[in-house]
Amino acid sequence: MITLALSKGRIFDETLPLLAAAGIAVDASIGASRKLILPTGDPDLRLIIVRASDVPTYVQYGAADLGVAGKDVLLEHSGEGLYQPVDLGIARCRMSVAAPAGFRYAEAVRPGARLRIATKYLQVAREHFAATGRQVEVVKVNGSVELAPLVGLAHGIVDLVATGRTLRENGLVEREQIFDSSARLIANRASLSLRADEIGPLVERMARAVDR
Ligand code: PRT
Ligand code: MG
Repeated sequence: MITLALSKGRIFDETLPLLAAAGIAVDASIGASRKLILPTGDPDLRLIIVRASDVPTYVQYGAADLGVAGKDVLLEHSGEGLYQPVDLGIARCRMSVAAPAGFRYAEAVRPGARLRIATKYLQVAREHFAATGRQVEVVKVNGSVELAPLVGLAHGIVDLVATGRTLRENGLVEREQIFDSSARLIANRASLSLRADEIGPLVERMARAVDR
């Protein structure tokens, strides 16, 4: 049995068509179920439903052989014991720095100035500013990140942007783009080498589904 870890929402919704193209039917209505272990049309493949940021953890510990996780999640996670065989090209977005429209960002990020940034992505934010020689104070929030600069928790945010609608509706403007993100198929290194004949073909079929 192969176990594939997915998160509900866009990752689940965008992975199903790839599985279908790889010959694995999944009943889409199953997404509405509260069950956390779901069967697929392939008796040797099951899905488990976990929080997006927990996908690498399940795969790292071998509780799942495979998983689908955004580049954002993988950069934030240590990534040890993980293999990233396929860029699935789904759940596309970008990691950006944003601040309120009226905020004098250029002045605030000068070396020596102290900018406070709210984000769910502590590592990404710290590394980005450190790599560009700027000191910032990073405050961790777990959601509604766009609110932070509106009420004075921080001057700006580091967060994912897709259409830009969330920023716009909250009066924020993108100031820097850090990287483009898409979701990757990830594999437990040990599973992949010890059970290569079982897991390898599925990985290949997924890779071919992406190329179509
Ligand atoms: O939602 P939950 O707190 O349970 O977990 P999660 O946010 O980690 O999961 P989910 O399902 O929302 O996102 C899973 C993955 O999808 C992320 O790890 C990204 O790799 C990818 N992805 C792609 C996105 C977006 N696009 C996206 N737009 N993840 C989040 N967003 C959010 C963003 O944080 C912001 O709040 O959507 C808002 C911006 O969207 P626009 O379209 O208004 O710009
Ligand atoms: Mg979300």
